[in-house]
Amino acid sequence: MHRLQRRSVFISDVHLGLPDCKAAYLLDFLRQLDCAHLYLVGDIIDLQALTRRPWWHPSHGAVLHAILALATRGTRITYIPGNHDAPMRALAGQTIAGIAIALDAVHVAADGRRYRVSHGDEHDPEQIGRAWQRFGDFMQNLLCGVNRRFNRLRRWLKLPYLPLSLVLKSCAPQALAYIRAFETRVARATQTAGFDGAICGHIHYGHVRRIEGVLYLNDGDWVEHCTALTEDAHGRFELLHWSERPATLGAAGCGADAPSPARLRALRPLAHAALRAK
Ligand SMILES: [Mn+2]
Repeated sequence: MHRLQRRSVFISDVHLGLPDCKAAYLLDFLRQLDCAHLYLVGDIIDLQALTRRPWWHPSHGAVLHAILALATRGTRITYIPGNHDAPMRALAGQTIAGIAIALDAVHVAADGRRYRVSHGDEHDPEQIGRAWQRFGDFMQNLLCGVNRRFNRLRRWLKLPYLPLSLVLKSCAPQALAYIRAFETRVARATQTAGFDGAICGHIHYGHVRRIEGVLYLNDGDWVEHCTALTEDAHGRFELLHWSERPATLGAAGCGADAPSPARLRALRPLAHAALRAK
């Protein structure tokens, strides 16, 4: 089997315990993965959802098993809890089953550039109230429901998975404005702190972009978009989509400018993306 070899890999927003988690695609990805360092960038197990509704699927357990198998094979694993698995933050500094738990991390890429790695919820606007948060969750669930039905139909038509929400989010001006504002806040904080870039997740919108002089790298999610951020042996980052048809959604070379948002728009729908063989 051809293995996906990378120096480091970043995944977040897996939401194990949520029926919408695309565990099967993630499992396929993890089983082909061969990397030196794997970062779990938060919201891996959705403890928040499990508190409301205890639900689990064997494939979600298999994802945990695949992660532990990587640790056994020698992959360094760093787990940075997010807001949906926040209780895990209390264990920061400890190593459990070979997985180091941390509040955030500094990743030194192969080219020596330094990236701050965090889940990203620390960049949520402070004025966002609980009512808005609940409304956001409601909209997210609605989007997931539409995405689920849409892809059930596609499966029936023998068509590959297509993250409808990527298309919808890219089309809705309010959603895009929210995403852009978040990206800018992260980039400014990163620049102020003196890092070359930021690696995060949280907003379920994977992106590789140069903003305010720093590289903004969002690894996306495994609820809708099924994306992972990967770094090759030269410190080059790539956002990979992984389903029946893996595709590259964006890439940034060492020092080269990241693709513009227009490129991401041009890449939708994924069926027309520049498809790369595994
Ligand atoms: Mn989050």
